[in-house]
Amino acid sequence: MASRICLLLLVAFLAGAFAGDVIEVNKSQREFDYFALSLQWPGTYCRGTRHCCSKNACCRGSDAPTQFTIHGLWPDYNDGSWPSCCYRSDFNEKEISTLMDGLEKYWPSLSCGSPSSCNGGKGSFWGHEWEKHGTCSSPVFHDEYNYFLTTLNIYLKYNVTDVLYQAGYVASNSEKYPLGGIVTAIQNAFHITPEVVCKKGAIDEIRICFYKDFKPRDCVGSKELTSRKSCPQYVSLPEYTPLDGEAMVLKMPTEREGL
Ligand code: U2P
Repeated sequence: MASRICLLLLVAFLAGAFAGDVIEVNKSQREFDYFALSLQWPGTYCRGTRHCCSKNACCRGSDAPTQFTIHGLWPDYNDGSWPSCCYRSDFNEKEISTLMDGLEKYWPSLSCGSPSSCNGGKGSFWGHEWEKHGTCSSPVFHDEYNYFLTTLNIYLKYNVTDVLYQAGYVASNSEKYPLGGIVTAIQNAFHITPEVVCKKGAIDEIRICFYKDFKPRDCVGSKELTSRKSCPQYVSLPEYTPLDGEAMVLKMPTEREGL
């Protein structure tokens, strides 16, 4: 009788493991505390693009994004660290095929590189974000579709580009803006303090944070970053500059640009 029960349990376990296409490989990481929606500024990122390929949104010429685009929705811990690659769930683009228009527009790769997947291979930008971060978003998300759909929805609901625009902070290659003013504009709009990350004096990323029910909250890094650890007191918000002819001609799809 006991061996029969064991056999039944084994069959049930195997059925569960294979039916869900999800195999838990790392149970050592505890549940996350909050989400950070990390947004990247194409004007800053695309300045570093030297070569082009079809998947890189910096290479779309006049159709290149002019608003903050999504880097990722990251489950984070209150101590400033974060879990990653929480279980094995190989990215399957078919699961999010109905979201493609939104993803291409609001969550494009700004690189020709192929970021590493959790199991050591190389994959797409979306695959990297799902495997590294999405798999750690349990118990809020258990599948790609809901992870990507919700991320698009909160991105559209909390429109950082629009908030900055309304406050007069528009893309410019000549203006510098007070970091405090940018932070205040977001505080006034969403009643939380964002995290701001700069690269060479330009805004590189803005992160806005959420409780697990997607009510906004302060980001953990917000205090030190707004006290200029990463950004100067006056920052730029560079315009997107279309790449020159030479860069467009050189197609190097294997180029790695630091993802
Ligand atoms: O900041 C540099 C890279 O570290 C990863 N990161 C950062 C903050 C955070 O809360 N969580 C996190 O994962 C990001 O790695 P990526 O997702 O790009 O692999 C970020 O680019």
